[in-house]
Amino acid sequence: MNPSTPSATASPWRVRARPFDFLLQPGRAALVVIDMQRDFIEPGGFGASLGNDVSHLAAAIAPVQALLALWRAQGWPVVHTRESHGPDLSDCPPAKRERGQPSLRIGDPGPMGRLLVRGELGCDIVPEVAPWPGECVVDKPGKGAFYATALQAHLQALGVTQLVVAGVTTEVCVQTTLREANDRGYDCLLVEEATASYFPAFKQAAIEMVVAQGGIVGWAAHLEDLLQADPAPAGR
Ligand code: C5J
Repeated sequence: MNPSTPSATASPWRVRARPFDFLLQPGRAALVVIDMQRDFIEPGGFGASLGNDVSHLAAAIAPVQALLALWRAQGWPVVHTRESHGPDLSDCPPAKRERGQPSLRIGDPGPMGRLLVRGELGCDIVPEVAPWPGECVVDKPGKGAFYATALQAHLQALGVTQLVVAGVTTEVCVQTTLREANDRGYDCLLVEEATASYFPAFKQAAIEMVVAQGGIVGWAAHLEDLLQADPAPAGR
C-alpha cells in the first residue's frame, strides 16, 4: 500500500492495549522510532558520557526490528529520529551543552566521533534498525521529535493520524515526543518491549504515566499483542 493513499475502507486492526484496545488504522498509523543511535546505545557515546549503563538499551533492538519488519511489509509509513546537532552546534542551546558534569559534552570528540553531531559515527542509528532508503529520518535538536523539525508537516502530508512509538529513552525523548504528539491530536500507542531506559524503573513509570487517567497521553501495548493483531473488523 502506498502510505500516502491509505484505503478509506481498510478495517482497523484491534490491538490489545492499555487502558483499552487500540484500533490501528492501516496506512494512517506511522511507526516512529526514536533515537536508536549508537550515541545512546553503545559504549563510548553520549549516554555513556553521562555515566549511564548503556547495556539496558540493547533490549529494545530486536522488538524495534520486529516492528520495522511489520511496517515495511505492510507499506505503512516509518519515521526514524535522531537527537543531533549541526557541526557548528548553532542548534544546541548552551544550557543543554553545559548542563551537568559529563565526561564529554555534546560536540566533544569521543571514540565514535563528536557526540550527537550529525555525520559522526555515534550519531548514526545502530545497524540492526537502520533506516531503509526512502524512509523518513528526522534530525531533532531537542528531546521531542516535533520541536524545530518538519515532522508535523511530513505526517500531515501522509494523512497520518496515529503514531506507534518505539525507541529510547522511554522517559526522555520517547515520553516528550508522545506528549508533543498528543497535544497535536495524534492517537499514540507505545510498544512496551520496543522502548528502553537506562533506568528500568523510569521506563515503567513513564509507561504508567501514558496510560493513566484513561489514557491521558495514549495507549501501551505488548509487542506480541501488536504482532498478533490482524486486519479483521474491529467488532469481531
Ligand atoms: C536523552 C533521548 N536521554 N533520546 N535522549 O538524552 O532520550
